[in-house]
Amino acid sequence: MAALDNNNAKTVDAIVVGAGFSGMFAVCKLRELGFSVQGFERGEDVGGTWYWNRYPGARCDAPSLQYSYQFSEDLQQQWHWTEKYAAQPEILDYCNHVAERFDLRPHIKFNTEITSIHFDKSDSLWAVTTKQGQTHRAKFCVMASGCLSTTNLPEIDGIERFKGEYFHTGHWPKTAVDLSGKRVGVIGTGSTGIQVITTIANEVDELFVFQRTPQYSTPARNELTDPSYEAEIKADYANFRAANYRRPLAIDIQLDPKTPKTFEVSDEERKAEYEKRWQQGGMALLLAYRDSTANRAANETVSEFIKEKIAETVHDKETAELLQPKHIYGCKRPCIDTGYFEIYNRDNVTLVDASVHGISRITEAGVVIGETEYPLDCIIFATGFDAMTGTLNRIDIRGIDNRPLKEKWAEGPSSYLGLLSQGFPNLFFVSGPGSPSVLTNMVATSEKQINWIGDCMAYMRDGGFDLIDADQESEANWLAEVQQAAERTLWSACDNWYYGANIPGKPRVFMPYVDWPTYLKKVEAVIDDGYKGFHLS
Ligand code: NA7
Repeated sequence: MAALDNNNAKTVDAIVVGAGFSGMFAVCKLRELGFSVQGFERGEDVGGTWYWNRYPGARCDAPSLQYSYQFSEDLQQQWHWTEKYAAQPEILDYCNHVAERFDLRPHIKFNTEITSIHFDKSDSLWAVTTKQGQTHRAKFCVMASGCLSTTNLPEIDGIERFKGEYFHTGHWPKTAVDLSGKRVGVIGTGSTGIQVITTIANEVDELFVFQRTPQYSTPARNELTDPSYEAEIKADYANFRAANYRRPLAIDIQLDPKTPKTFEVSDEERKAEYEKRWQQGGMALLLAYRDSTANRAANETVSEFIKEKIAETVHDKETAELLQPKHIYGCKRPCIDTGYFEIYNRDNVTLVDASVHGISRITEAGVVIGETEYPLDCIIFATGFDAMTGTLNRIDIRGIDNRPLKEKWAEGPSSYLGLLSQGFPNLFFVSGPGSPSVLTNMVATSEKQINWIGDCMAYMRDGGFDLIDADQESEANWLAEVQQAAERTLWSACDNWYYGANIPGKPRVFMPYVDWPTYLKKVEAVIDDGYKGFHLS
């Protein structure tokens, strides 16, 4: 199906919103299945997260041999990642290469933001309208609009008065930003802030880090790709990928069923295991023992271990004390770094406690904490995102009976398996709320979801079905299961963005589903059971 209507817009089988990793693959997959596809992307080109997050030090924290596509054996064999954790420019090169290699760009309209998506009952099509005012129609919509794609710029009084430059990391300019010789302030010490801080500290004249919540971070131990390791993986890439799909984070970190619980081993043995994992790098400490992410007392032993490392690394006692996290490890997204805590031993770096007074205002000259003004030439907001629902809620999405999705989700998002939300038929979410998404290797798991969506669309075409919608009861049960699954872990033990806690007024609902292997079994079983939990009509 592909026809022109009176505003010269095509009616296609499927519209894909977003041209990041998942949008690009969705276009590729649906085209391969014989559907007509139109993609839309608000950026100038492909890349999504990796298009927008060009800030200094931007780097993936999942290994690139895994954080990459697997749908093409030739592609995964031929692409060479230079480092274990690739930096943003290399990841963007990869996205460009994929777009070129699979001829995706002719199917995507760039510089085109989607502002509304309305279901038209009369013909069971979605009317998708761009910011430029053009409406396109499609039977299916695939929302590949990203989990971390709407930036959170906090409303701080006076921001518009600031005479220097300010940037959000998630909206970093394409032209080089020269920070040399400047007094720079960084607000935010999550994964992004930590990468920025470690990268710019030796470039700027003075660096002020405004920290509201101290974070755990463990060494990434990034390195150049080891050719023998790469050869070993590529010799059996498909099976390596298949094995990772059965692991908790869809990544090569596994919990051997024989792994003991934390207090089943002696203190010495435990300390040695933690030290081994600290040296190994990455997020290996998270799964040291079977109960590390589920039992508070167990987790506290890991937390204490990292806190001791911080105290040993940072020379100034007061600064070291301020850097000690108060929450437990893993309940906020763990960070990995290359020399983060060491940065605070530099003379040009000052850690400013923003936990008690917060940032009261921004003046023409800089940032004010309590009543102390910190004069700055540049402010970098590494303040995160309105995660998972931010971008979806910004689009005026209306389903059956014109009901806005935003209204349905006013008390928190609900969907069945993170794929469809009842009342919004044929509108698929990729890595949507209710799916494991941000708690996994996103490229791998979104690829799996897109395969599911494509196969479902092909099943509908072959079976003569027009619409698929989530069953209300299945959706309600799934929402409860998503909450309970989180409560069984320590992700529920503090305020974090998985709960929407970083955005004032956002409903407190745990958005991702914590158990990828169980999720995978469920979505596979749904197909075997003739799409049980969904209504096909
Ligand atoms: P995060 O993890 O949400 O971190 C944002 C940081 O910004 C965090 O330290 C926040 O402190 C801080 N923040 C947010 N608002 C303010 C205000 N108003 N004042 C002071 N500090 C503030 O975002 P990232 O971009 O670092 O990482 C997002 C994901 O990208 C990450 O999880 C990985 O998946 C990759 P808080 O902790 O809320 O007190």
